[in-house]
Amino acid sequence: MEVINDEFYMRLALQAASSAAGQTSINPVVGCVVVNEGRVVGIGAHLKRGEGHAEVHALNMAGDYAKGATAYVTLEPCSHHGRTPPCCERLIQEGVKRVVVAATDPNPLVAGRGIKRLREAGVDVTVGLLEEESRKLNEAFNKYIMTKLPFVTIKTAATLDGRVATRTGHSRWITGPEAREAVHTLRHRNAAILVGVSTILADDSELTTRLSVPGLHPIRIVVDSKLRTPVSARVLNGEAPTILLTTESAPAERARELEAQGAEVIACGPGPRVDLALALKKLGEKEIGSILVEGGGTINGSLLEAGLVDKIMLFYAPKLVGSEAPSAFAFQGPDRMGDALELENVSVEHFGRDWCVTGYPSNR
Ligand code: AOF
Ligand code: ZN
Repeated sequence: MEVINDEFYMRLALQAASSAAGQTSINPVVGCVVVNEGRVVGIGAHLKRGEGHAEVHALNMAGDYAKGATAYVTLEPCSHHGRTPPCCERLIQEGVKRVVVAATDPNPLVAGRGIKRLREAGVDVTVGLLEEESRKLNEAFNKYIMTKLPFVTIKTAATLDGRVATRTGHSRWITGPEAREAVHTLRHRNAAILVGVSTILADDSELTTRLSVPGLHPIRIVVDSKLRTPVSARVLNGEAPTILLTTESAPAERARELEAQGAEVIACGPGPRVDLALALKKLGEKEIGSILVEGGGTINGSLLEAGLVDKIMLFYAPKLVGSEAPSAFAFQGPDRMGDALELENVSVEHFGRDWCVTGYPSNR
């Protein structure tokens, strides 16, 4: 049985926040629960960039009951005039007596000022309840707001011996339906999905979100140094925007043909290969805050070697296909085991007969 206390209400606020994961663009997900004398009087979440913050929705619901209430907020209430007015002023104005905050806001425009302002106005503020859970929900926001670079997650689906196809290249399907549904949830939650052109040429992938309920499509990004993507490729079907990352040495005529199909072509460096660090910078400038890489061994290896990966999610099926089959990570690797790329904060989840191992590379 759940016991009613501060943690209970903060968990409710975290759940409200996580319901909007994937739909707030470069904004964080935030939840707020307002409680007055033992009664929940308002629940809100930030649902869309440019629209109401979590506190505003919850306070609007609470109305007069906000006076003397406690507000549980998963992120420090903002203190700046952004697309919406500052939440800390609204909390003060409504007469909220106590505010419980999970995590401080790393946005340099806020960064502690929201909490300071509330305290100056005589509001009792507690900070740090379920802080880790809140930070994890906003791991992409936390990186983007400080660096203007997208948070990069590599996802692979491999056999237990780390292979992404058989020796003939056959790969449908490695993991089962439960794992594949989880991958579509990841697509919904990331702003963009990135693959190498070889994936397009081999599978004619559409790269959209296909769930049992409607999901959001990520922006589709293809790393294509020579612009070999066919104009008839499904990735250009208009279901979602498509960006082709290429080099200055790619044929200009191909670029025009692909642009005529609706693609945006972005040159990243002189070539012969796409400068991936520069590519991330340019994608960040376009306000792409998170990227799911479903790329194939070469892209995965290059990103890892360049230290550009924030998170890895390795789906494993209980199958073995032998050493002639292609690997999920094509990179040379170190001479000594002590120099291997290590994952930190590793967790394991089950999806049907498969597993997902999640970790954060130590070299990022
Ligand atoms: C809050 N509650 O629900 C959210 C906050 O452009 P704006 O006006 O939407 O402001 C975005 C910034 O506000 C964002 O970068 C982050 O610092 C904060 N987000 N703050 O008090 C919320 N979404
Ligand atoms: Zn706010």
